[in-house]
Amino acid sequence: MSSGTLITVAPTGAETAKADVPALPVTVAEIAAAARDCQAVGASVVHLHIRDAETRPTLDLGYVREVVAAVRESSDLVVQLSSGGAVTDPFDARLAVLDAQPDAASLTLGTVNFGRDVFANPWDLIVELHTQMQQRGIVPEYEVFDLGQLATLQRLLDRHGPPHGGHVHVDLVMGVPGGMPGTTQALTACLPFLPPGASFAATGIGRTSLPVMLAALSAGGHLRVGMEDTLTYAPGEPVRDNSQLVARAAGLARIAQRPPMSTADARGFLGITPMETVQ
Ligand code: KMH
Ligand code: ZN
Repeated sequence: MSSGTLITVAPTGAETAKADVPALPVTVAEIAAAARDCQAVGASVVHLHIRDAETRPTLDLGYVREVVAAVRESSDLVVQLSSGGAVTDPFDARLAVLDAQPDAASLTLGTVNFGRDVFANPWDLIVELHTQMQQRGIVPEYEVFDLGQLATLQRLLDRHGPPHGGHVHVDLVMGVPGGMPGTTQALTACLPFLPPGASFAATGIGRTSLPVMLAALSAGGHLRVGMEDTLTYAPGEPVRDNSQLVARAAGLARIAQRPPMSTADARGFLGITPMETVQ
């Protein structure tokens, strides 16, 4: 168990339309401002999905590079790009986001139903993402939507070695319709299957946000919050902005006597090497 809490903000996602949620940050300026505001209240990592000029999800490298640069300008957050993209994104485009040289990237460990869609993550894609990140000095965050995906993680590490930086960090994504439920019981069931020495965070989608946060903190885990995952702050009350969610997570972390990590501490914890030292 680490003494501080790593708080990741996922400000945008690929599933929600700007027209439906005007507070969702989608432009370069909006995402950069969200990063700045979320760092100010306790975030140390930002999980980024990118939108195009029409606010649609995109993996176009021009947009991706622009947002990465803007977030690095406005904040000191660890920049974690989504390699999951949207359910419709082809595998080659999901791999190509690594060209934007983020500090970190998400890496999902199996295919999962995603509402009425399918989020496809076959073994060969998992291996390709893992090995390309090793070669490029990018730290993966292993996204786990169901308990069996932790067995896939162990198989991946056994066959292909540890990630860049040497530390294994898992995010349990809970409450997706098609994945494991966002409950204390499901979170607890996952813990014995984490690889030795791994740390974990948990993300509760929608109304599971609070129970998953409380369960994760009580089990020594870390937190991910944001408008990618949660659009309602309380019953009938829409989220004002991402910093509102981060501030609540940071407050709970302080109550748990595991205050939010600084961005420097987060880099050390995750094994992130400064870019200039990566070959
Ligand atoms: N948008 C989901 C289909 C990730 O970012 O790596 C996948 C997702 C996971 O959000
Ligand atoms: Zn995502």
